[in-house]
Amino acid sequence: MSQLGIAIVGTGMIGNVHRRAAILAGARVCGVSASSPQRAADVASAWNVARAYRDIEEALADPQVQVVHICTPNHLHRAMAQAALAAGKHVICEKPLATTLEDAGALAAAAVASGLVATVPFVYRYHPVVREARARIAQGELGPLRLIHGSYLQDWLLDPASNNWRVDPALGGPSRVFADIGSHWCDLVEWVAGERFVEVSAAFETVIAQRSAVTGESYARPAADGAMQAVSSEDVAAAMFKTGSGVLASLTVSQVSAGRRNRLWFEIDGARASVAFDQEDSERLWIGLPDQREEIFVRGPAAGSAEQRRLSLLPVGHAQGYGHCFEAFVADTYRAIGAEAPEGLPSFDDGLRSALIVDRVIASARTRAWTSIGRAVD
Ligand code: 4PW
Repeated sequence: MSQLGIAIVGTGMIGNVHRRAAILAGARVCGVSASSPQRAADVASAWNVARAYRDIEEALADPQVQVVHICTPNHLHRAMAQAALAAGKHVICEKPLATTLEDAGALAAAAVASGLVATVPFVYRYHPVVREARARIAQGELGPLRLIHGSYLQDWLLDPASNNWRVDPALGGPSRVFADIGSHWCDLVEWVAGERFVEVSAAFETVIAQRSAVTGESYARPAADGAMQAVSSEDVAAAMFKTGSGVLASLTVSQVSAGRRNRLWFEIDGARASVAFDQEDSERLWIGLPDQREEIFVRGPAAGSAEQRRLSLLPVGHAQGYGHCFEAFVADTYRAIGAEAPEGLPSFDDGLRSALIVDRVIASARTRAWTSIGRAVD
């Protein structure tokens, strides 16, 4: 395949992660578009990128661009991804795919109709030991599943002086912590366990009622003048799920848990064995066994499932982590553009599945009732 030309739309922290992954995967960053032409010019110069597009339309009109990476605030995803597909560009769109189920459905349908590659960075699927857990469950090593539990905890919004566009429902969507990080846990656990959640009972809490006014930065920054604003999006959430085969699952999510930077953790317990994974200790998979036994599977290129080995790029003891996951995801997206079919590549259909779960979680939290998850399209 000849070198892909890409445009990055949205130049915050995650846009930079996309850029690095794209370059490592062999693409050429043709240009960037940002929240203003000036910001695009500044970032193009800092990133040493040829073009600073005035807006996304200019990026879409660039014939050198074959792939558009959408890394903007959530409320812009629908219109931008739709325009990119209509312009014949392959798309990587940040999660959540859209802020409403309807918009996510429209994007998933547009992606299928276009025949283009359209993916969503549910990147934790790319930890090698996550692939190992999935392979072992698929092979029946755990036996029938009995229980799924875990959490996704962060602390970057612990300080009321911190704020971010994600906190504002007009920009981030009707759910914050659940859509932003609970969505990752649900995608990961459903994919690893090979189970689908069919029912949910959820609760949301906003534990910090007032935050420093937003500064326009993509990550947490205290407002200079000390102005405060009321918060309506949730800081913490808890959810119980039932899977199609009757397995109970529980999840706790938070962006205000001191000391937890990016701790996505899950445990899946079967009749014969359990597996547990911690994103902050991502080289190791804990395997719990009966008779007071346990094992640790260590990531490496020479052991375990084919997918674990494929994604283990470095020898044992040379840690891989979040960045490598992102790089593998982007590289697999480009492989799909080259007509390969990499395993476990999260598509707009997975983005739609996630939007459905988020929609039902919100409904359950509002009604305080067990809620059916159903199907996105009936
Ligand atoms: O997708 C997630 C984000 O929105 C991430 O994987 C981590 O938490 C990094 O930023 C936020």
